[in-house]
Amino acid sequence: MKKEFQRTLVTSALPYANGPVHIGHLAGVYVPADIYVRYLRLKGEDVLFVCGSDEHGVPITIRARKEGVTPQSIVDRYHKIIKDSLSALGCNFDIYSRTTSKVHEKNASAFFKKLYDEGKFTSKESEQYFDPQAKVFLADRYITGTCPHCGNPDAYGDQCEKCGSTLSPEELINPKSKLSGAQPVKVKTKHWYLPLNEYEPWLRDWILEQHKEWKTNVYGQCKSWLDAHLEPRAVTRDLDWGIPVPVDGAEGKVLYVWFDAPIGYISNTQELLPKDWQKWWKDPTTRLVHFIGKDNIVFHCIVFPSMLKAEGSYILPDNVPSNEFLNLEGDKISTSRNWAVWLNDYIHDFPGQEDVLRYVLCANAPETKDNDFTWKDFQQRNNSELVAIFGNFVNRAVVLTQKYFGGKVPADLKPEQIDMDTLSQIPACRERLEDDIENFHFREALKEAMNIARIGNKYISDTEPWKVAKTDLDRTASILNTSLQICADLAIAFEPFTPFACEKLRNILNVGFWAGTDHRSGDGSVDPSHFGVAGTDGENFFAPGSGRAIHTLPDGSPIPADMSNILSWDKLGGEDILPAGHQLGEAELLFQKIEDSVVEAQVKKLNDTKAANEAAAEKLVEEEAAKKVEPQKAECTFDDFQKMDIRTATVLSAEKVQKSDKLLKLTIDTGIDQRVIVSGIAKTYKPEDLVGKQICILANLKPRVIFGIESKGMILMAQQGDGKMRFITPAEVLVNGSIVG
Ligand code: B3M
Ligand code: ZN
Repeated sequence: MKKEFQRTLVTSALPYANGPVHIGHLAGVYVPADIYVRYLRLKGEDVLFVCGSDEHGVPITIRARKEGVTPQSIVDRYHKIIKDSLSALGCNFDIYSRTTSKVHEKNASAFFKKLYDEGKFTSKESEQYFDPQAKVFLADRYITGTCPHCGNPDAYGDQCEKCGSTLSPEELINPKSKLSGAQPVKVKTKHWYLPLNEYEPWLRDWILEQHKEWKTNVYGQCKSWLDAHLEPRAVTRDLDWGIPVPVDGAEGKVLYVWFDAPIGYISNTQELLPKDWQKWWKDPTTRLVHFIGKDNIVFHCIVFPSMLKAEGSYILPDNVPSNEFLNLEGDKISTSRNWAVWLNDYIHDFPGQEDVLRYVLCANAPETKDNDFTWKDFQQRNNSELVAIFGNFVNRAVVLTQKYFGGKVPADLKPEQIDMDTLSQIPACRERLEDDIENFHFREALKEAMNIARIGNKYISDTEPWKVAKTDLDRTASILNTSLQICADLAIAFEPFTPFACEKLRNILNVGFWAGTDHRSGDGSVDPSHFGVAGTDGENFFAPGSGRAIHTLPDGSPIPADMSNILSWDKLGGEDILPAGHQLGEAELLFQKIEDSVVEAQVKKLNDTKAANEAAAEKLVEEEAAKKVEPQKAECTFDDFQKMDIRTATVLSAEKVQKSDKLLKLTIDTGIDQRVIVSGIAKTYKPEDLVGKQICILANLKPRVIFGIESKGMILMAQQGDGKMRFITPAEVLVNGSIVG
């Protein structure tokens, strides 16, 4: 941390409470943010980690309407699912609240009012589409109609997904509201705008000159936005779900979700620290870091900083790390296609294996380019890295110590050069690890941590203490002393990445640790029971596996003075973390092997999804084909038509034509005679479906011999675009032989 900073405020993007969180969100935002925060806490830095649910916006209202429930019940449902699953994954927020909290409503409203009163907004009346039936204004996305370029009947008001054209609702032929199907009408409405264009020169200097250190994807996106020039951006919407616009003449209007959501970071800090929050947001010695997905870059780097700048009393982000996208089994993650691994499903399917997901998502993080998650890779990384290297090394060191030294750390009785050579590699690993984390290169950092386990594993394999023990217990003591020091290093180095395994490892090593100030009890001005109480007023966040502020040994006894705070970041790679004679706890396995059948079940789940998607897509294609109507044939005269003798007739009997799967032989009463017609309808009708039915025939068609049967005439059939056909029947039964024409 640069000298001018005394504390770090970390935020991670507020997930929309209209669906659960998936591995893409985790790899892009929540896992890296949590790693970063845990690392800073271990270093003893003052850090606050703030998150919560984003509970406003149009998609939530659409979902509510579709399900016939209130938007509040949608956000209640998903807030709980998201909060519980992130907590189960060990995301160690100081607070996870929500943008429907009272604190936030008041705060966001006051923020808007201040900018309004100071004349920081412009306002404009414009005509916007309105659904007269649902009585709501319609975002472009919620208007559909026919694309003027390719004829796609389901184009959106902003884009045609078939031909890729960018559209405006005005261009659609037969525009319809997606909500009610009604034809939208244009209605005048007034909105307030943040004139981003006025902030452009300042933004250019602040980002392009003063923050050249931002990740290239973030910097690059900002540069192209700025180069394309900024336009005023509407900060209000006509909607009945959100924070009311707190000015006269704004009835029925709410703050735009992207105006209120980032203010949620501030509100949630206020909720946690009602007296002390300003220190985190207004003191220039606080370093603000936003972890976000790449689709949120413009809002966090351009829009929100302009809002903060306009308000005037807040600090600005020092960095805005953002990853690229994670794919799943070679395909883009998609909520609508259900092509995702949902965190709540993972937590359910893999109890006790939260670290594996954290590990794999970090090892595979899409830091500089899009990356792919596969279940095979997931299994392999668990079995051949976590189990075979990290877990195996710790287990060998601890089990051998139990066996030869009654579980007490043996003294370094007979050191050899290899011990020094091995331990001397660790400070360099630590240095690289620090450098990587501080520069948001979490994949590389994780490799360094695993490198320490590799060093340990190689050391124990090379020195073979189980063999040495047969002849030289003093030397065995030194080997195991060295190995246990490396185990303690691992308990520190892996804490940001695999906190559950590290908590186990601390129990095995029988040590406590200190991981930073615990802000979760608020600043003392609020009754702590206020936090953790479910409700819209926010809840404090208690993550399991956090190991925060442990002041007792795992058996509940207080940590003796000389053992307290034993594992902190500054101990990593240092000498003799574990003193000789220290009693270890019970041995247990840090990681479990994952069997083929387990990942195969997950792959099957995905394949089933794919098959269902394909079936749905095929159905759609067929439905489209069915709707397709052939163009009209060339003109004919009445005389042409009159030549055709079309009659009503009744099927007397029907049978399959031998050796043909298409043909039926029908005997029919035409009113003129009884005759045989061979018709290619065996795929559509069974013989018994036809007997007794009245149909229409072309009676005077020249007879033909088909499969050795003379066929006299033709059954009239109507056929639609997808090939489906049905015979034609008069609206009510007529005498056979009646003329059709
Ligand atoms: N809810 C968008 C998203 O989840 C949004 C982030 C808000 S952060 C202030 O992609
Ligand atoms: Zn089109």
